[in-house]
Amino acid sequence: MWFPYLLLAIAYLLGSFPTGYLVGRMAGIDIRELGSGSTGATNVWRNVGKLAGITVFVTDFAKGAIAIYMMQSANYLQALLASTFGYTQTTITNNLSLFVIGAGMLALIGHSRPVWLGFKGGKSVATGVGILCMLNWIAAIAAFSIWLATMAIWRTVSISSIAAAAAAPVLMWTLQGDIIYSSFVTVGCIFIIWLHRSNIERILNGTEFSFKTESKP
Ligand code: NKO
Repeated sequence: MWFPYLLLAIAYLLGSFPTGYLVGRMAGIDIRELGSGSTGATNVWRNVGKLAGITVFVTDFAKGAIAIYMMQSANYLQALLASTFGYTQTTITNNLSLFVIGAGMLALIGHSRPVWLGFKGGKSVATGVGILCMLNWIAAIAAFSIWLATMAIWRTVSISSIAAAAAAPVLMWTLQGDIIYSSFVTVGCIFIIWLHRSNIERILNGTEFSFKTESKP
């Protein structure tokens, strides 16, 4: 039963792929030295531009979605590998959902703590929505709607991300209800909010970057 463990390692590697850093490098900057210092879509949008920010969002979203999809398809992938190399596979049965949430958590950790960048990455919001989308797309759309609505009011990405991350567990527990997946989304969202602690400090000081005032973080 080594196969799902290999997929767990791949989930971390996927999450740690440093999209924001690489897009920044292509624009000739080190994104970690500008704005909030995060390698996320927002900081790239702020310091490189709209298209670069959208590219980072889409790629980081895909990292989360693929990590989950890959583990959900573990038995299929394993069968494919087994038939190619001619060995006997052990089917992953009742604990597959634990591997799925493991892959999700490792993708989140990989994104915010990438080994390639001295463990300093992004805030796992885009990767988190990618994951949520694969677990329950209705909850993901509802969380995204909350993100948009709060963005329309305050025009501050961190406030919207924190609000959406606070709502996502409630949405999962009510719309989906599966104990394993809902517990994971709860833990994942607490992790995402914890990653925003410097933003929370700036929100309280009144110095957080807002797309309304163009104030610097
Ligand atoms: O640079 O510290 P910064 O101001 O960049 O960045 C703060 C920001 C970091 O996040 C990002 C990603 C931007 C994503 C935009 C669209 C997100 C829509 C969705 C929300 C739902 C989140 C729920 C997570 C569930 C696991 O915050």
